[in-house]
Amino acid sequence: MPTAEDYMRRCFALARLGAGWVSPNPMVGAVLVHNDRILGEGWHQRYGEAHAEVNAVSNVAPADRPLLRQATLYCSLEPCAHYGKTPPCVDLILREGIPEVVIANTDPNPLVAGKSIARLRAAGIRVCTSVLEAEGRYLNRAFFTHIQQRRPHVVLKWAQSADGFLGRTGERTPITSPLTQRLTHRWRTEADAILVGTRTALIDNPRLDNRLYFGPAPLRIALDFEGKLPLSACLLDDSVPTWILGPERLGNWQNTRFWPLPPREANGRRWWVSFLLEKLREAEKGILLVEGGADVLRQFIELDCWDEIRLLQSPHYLYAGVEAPRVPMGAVLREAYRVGDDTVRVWTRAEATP
Ligand code: AOF
Ligand code: ZN
Repeated sequence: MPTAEDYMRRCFALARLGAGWVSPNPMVGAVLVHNDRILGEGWHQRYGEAHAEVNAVSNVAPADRPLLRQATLYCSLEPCAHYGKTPPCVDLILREGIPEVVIANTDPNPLVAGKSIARLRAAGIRVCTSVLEAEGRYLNRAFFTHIQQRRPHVVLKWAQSADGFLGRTGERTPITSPLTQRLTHRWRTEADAILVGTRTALIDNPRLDNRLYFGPAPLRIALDFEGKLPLSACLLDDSVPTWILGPERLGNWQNTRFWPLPPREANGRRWWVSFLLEKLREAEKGILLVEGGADVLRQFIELDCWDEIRLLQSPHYLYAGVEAPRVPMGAVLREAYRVGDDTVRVWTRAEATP
């Protein structure tokens, strides 16, 4: 017989289907079970649209609807209690008469934060919390950062050779295999914005798109403090939403937004990082993927402004070139796996581990 943990894992699998579509909202999955039969399942599919619980209830066949009065709702996140872009899920649970609710994580959103659990219990509903809590926390780490730090979740990503180089100096250097590139395009799809520094924009002339994966394209961001990027650069093709941190360039821009910045001296060291994070927060961007180069990555590390590091390592040697940054002391290794001949490792901050 499946356990509560088994059903919760199913909720997580459903929740993950929302990756790339729901940020800065959490990924949430819900399963309705009666006598070990799944009556309905659902997940939060798109930002601003129906929550997981609503989709799970609508997924129940009309003939099974009365069984909800004896069913258990498994939900990866505490159901909401507030009117946001959608009405409270707690009202739905009460209306359908669902007598039991099993949750992985309480919602850190101050509008919810335990209030729903209290309301459900007050209405006589059995509520079981903290089922696979750590897994749920890891799944929704970007949402926790967004709510608790009030800024986007910062993911630093780089690919390095077996001997720790990002590439040959001054030239675009492929490091990982085409198979691994699919994974990095998936990461781009699941992020809301991608950032590169001036030198990477000049040397690699990247498109920063997600053409090798499926889903929404992220906002492209490049640093160009001195307006050195040639108008022929892919990042200045105005094809998709793009932010350039630097002086406005002449042109009839539709998708490109320039952020001329105040003089450095007035704002102290690395002033632009907090400026950018603030603008991203205002634009409701929940995940920032920092793709390099070495300088930009190091600035985030030195400021201790990162939530996650994703490192791709190839088995090949370069012997010389631009040195890769070092993973900071205290980072906690959370994932390690192979994609073809490359190795993928993911670290988070120690304090993000429940
Ligand atoms: C749930 N189930 O599937 C999700 C929840 O603007 P709204 O109405 O979409 O509300 C967004 C907030 O609702 C979000 O910040 C988080 O607290 C919660 N997300 N809650 O019951 C869901 N996605
Ligand atoms: Zn809800």
